[in-house]
This record gives sequence, C-alpha cells and structure tokens, in this order.
Amino acid sequence: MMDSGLGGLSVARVLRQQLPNESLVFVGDEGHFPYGTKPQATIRRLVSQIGQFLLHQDVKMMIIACNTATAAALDRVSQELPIPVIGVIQPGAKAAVKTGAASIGVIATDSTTQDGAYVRDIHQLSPNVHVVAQATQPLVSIVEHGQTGTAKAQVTVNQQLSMFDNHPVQALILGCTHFPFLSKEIQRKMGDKVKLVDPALETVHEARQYLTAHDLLAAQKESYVHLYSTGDVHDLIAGGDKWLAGQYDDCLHIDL
Ligand code: DGN
Repeated sequence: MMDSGLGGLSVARVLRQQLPNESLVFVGDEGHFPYGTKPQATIRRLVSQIGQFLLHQDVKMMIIACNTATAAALDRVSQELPIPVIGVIQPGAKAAVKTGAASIGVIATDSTTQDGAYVRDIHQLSPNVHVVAQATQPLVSIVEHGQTGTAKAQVTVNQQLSMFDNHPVQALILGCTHFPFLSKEIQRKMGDKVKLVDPALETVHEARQYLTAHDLLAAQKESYVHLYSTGDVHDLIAGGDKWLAGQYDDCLHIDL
C-alpha cells in the first residue's frame, strides 16, 4: 500500500480491521509530499518506483491508498506490475452511488479535482446524479501536521467547505485519503443529514473479493506491518501511533 504521506493510513486501518491475517507493507512518500499539486507525469513516475519497491517486498497485491495517485497512475502501474493493483476512486464512486443520494459532493486535492475521475466514475454508474466537486487541498496539510481535533482544523474545514452552503449535497465523498481523519470536523460543518463516504471501506471490500476469488487470502494470523517513509520517519511513526494504535512492527526510512 502507498500514499504520498500519512493519509493512506486511513485505508491501512480498515484493512487491518477487516483482514487482520494479511501482512501490510506501507510506503508513505513523504520525501515527495504533497502529490496534490504536482504534474500527473511526476506522480506516475513516483508511484511506479514505489510499485517496484513493493514488488521486491514480495507483495501479492498493491493498493494505491491515495486518490491523487490513483487518478494519475493506476492504469500505468497496473500495466507495469505482474500483480493486481487496486485504487480508491472507483470504489469511492461506487460507495457514494450506493447511498442513493441524488446529489453527491466530492472533496479532494487540486490534482484529483482537475482530473475529474470521480465525476466520470459516478456518472458512468448513475448518469443523473448531480455532482459538486471542490478542491480542498489545505485540509491535507492539517492532517499531515497532526492538527486534527484543533480549533484551526475546524476553521479550515469551515472555510474550505463553505461552497456547500449554496450547493447542498446529500452525500459527500472524502476523496483524499487524508480526509477521513477530519471526519468529525467535516460532519460538524456539513450537518448530520449529509452521509460521509470513506472510499476505504469499499476498497478493502474489493481487495477481499479479489483475494477470495483467487484463493490468496492468508490462512492464519502471522501477519506483520512494516511502515516505510521516503521522508522523516518521525511523522509516519506519529501517524502509526495515532491511526494504527501503534500496531506496527517497524518504521524505516527508504530512499527512492
Ligand atoms: N492522500 C492523497 C490523496 O488521497 O489524494 C493526497 C495527498 C497530497 O499529496 N496532497
């Protein structure tokens, strides 16, 4: 599993809850954070390098736990690697359509929003749904700097989501894997009636379906969790302690 930073831990925690027998190798590409403001060609090259690293760790599947990287690189990396590669955007679109909402909001990084992948995928599944997409890049830094749960986090969420005051939606896709860590602040801003959609749940469900269909599920719990950061390991250690409740075996720096 990979992300540009800590956000992918929101997918890792669901994977650990739902598939506890599976080992996990997680790369946070903090040396190149953030992805959301980079050209897609650069993101493709970075994700491709991480794919090769993961392959050398002998993984049986790669999950791109980053919407920005999914939009930019899923097709290329799927072609390059001899293992299945799953992204988070199609599962997120599917989960949102399943809610039955007539109007769906999407918040994501600049890059994912410009790419338009969520709007395309939602309309492919349900052409008449009204979609409101909004780039909320500053929320990524709030999470990456460990500021969730602070007054600053709520103020930033309120500012970034103010567009929905005039464009109400019934469901809101957390279209960046950093955002589930701000779900309390986001729910407070949007109100209780808006259903927040975390793509991680459907993504892990699809991973399970694939592993089951190909008889690849780990049989018993001898699993390990290795975290790797291309940047400062202290940020990933803090993320692992907070979001994985310290349930990892080690956290090392790698240069890619
Ligand atoms: N967590 C990443 C995503 O889901 O898009 C983006 C983080 C970033 O680099 N801005």
